[in-house]
Amino acid sequence: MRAAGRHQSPTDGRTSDGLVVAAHGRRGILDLSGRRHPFQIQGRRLRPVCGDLVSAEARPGSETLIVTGIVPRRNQLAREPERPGHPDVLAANLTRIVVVCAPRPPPDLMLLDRYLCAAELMGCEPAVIWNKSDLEPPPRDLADEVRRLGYPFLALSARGSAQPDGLPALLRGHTSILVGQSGAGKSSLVNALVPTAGADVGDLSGRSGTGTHTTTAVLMYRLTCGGWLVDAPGVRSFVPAIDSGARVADGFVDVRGQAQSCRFADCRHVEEPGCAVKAAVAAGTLGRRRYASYCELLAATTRTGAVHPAR
Ligand SMILES: Nc1nc2c(ncn2[C@@H]2O[C@H](COP(=O)(O)OP(=O)(O)O)[C@@H](O)[C@H]2O)c(=O)[nH]1
Ligand SMILES: [Mg+2]
Ligand SMILES: [Zn+2]
Repeated sequence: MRAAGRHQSPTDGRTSDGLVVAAHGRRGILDLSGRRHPFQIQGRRLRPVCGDLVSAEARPGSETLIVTGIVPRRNQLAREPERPGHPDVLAANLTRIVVVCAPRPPPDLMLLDRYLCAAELMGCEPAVIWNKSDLEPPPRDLADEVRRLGYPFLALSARGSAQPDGLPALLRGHTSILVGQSGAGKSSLVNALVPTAGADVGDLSGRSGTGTHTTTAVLMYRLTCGGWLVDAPGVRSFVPAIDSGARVADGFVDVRGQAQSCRFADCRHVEEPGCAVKAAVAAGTLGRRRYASYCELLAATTRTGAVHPAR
């Protein structure tokens, strides 16, 4: 983060605080008291994302503001890059993470669990949406499982309804992000909620039904019901950036709930004796699918060596 002193020179013009509502490479758009201004980044190390509060300064004769600093983040949704490097931050200062699933493309429940884990670790309230209910109702066991975890589960359709049922109530007053597989209908939901958004809506590609990656820039919209909504690019894989393998269990509420009863305080719930988590799986009180997701993410986190010091 650049020092604040930099933008106090009188010749540099006035400085203000703004909210990043679009970010793409080194450029984006700031919301300053309801008005939108293009910005550019000063300095290589600044990487503002949607949801960031930033300081920006005007330059004489230019419409484009220069972002000179980022206010420390409350949290960030970050994922491991495909090749080793810095985590890829999707958005910052979120209060709700909404995972969008649909019958097409077929839901990837491990991906769902990874987003739920990220939300828990960020201190965000997760929620799950089953979109395209016009094609197929939600699988009963999925709805039950999500609700048992204590998260809202909503079945709806972005098609044919101006305000998809129940969604405004879920988003009101929050800074939310819609995440999930490409083609699940995130941009369509944004368009239904924010008629002026014009978010790219991709056609599902080919017979495989895998989504095309239409949304590349990350955009954030002000909701008429109150709050902000981020439309992120869909992903095929997501490994949340986590500071240690031990944190994975903290992100799985059901695993965490049993872990206090494990014989060893540092139990990883894989092959340790006296593990209450494995006992709960055997007894049927902890879902096998959730436990498999936990083990799989623990392995992925260990494999990528995803160790990032706490912010
Ligand atoms: N039948 C149906 N199709 C939908 C619905 N929502 C989105 N779609 C379609 O699914 C495809 C992918 O939608 P899009 O919003 O681009 O998905 P994103 O990749 O998650 O942003 C598009 O062809 C949409 O028209 C829905 O509720 N019902
Ligand atoms: Mg999209
Ligand atoms: Zn254990």
